Amino acid sequence: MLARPVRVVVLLSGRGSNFRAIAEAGLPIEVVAVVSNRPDAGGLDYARSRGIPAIALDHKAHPDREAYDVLLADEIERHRPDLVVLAGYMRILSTAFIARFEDRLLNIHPSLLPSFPGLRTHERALDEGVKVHGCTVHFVTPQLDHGPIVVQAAVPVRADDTPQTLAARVLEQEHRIYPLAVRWFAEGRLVKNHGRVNLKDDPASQSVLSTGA
Ligand code: NHR
Ligand code: GAR
Repeated sequence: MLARPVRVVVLLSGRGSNFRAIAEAGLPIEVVAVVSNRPDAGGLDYARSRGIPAIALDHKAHPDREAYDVLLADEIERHRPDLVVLAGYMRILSTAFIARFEDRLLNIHPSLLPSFPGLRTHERALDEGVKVHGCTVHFVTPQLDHGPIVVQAAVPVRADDTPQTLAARVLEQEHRIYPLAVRWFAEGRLVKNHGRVNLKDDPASQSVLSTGA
């Protein structure tokens, strides 16, 4: 019997290159809607070009954060997602929002968590003089950037890096690990156990990815 495609709703705020990487990876999923808090997000244009419903829900029109998140959650639920993917979504989500999508909400964060949660991660990594940086896909919990880790990728930091050159090196890895994590979710291979994520049937230990220099 053929399984039905996993229904995915993508939330984003910007250009949407991670959304694009997921949409073009040939995964057993259907992106059923893309929602942005910024009406001018490039990711919405890409969704339209693919015939995917593209919805702008401008947070500036809704000053009350909790109320905005209720509207946002209602809109997402209309599309009956199996999985909700944050792909460069730049607003902290309320606990009530997260409760509605518990265990089916993933984020990609541009650092090796638990280092550098929050914003401006590449600049902060350079300020600290770290030699290795990277990105993390994790399940979202109310505590910002602290949910169970699914997969990480590391990149070297070079002496002449700027936040921009480092961000570009990390972004290449984001485009590799986010589709991988979504594939694993879609295949039902992510098993949570005491706040950790185990990958079913993973002899090669793919959830520890190295990238070389
Ligand atoms: N919400 C919760 N509750 N938990 C997480 O782990 C979340 C989340 C919402 C978004 C993505 C995240 C990241 O990967 C994410 C993870 C925005 C901010 C932020 O401070 C921080 C982290 C993340 C996203 N946003 C400002 C705010 O006041 C607004 C900044 C802006 O608009 O440019 O929401 O890094
Ligand atoms: C990505 O680097 C993502 O990790 C980061 O924003 C970029 C979005 O790029 N996310 C955050 O910083 C979340 N706070 P994209 O729109 O091209 O996918």
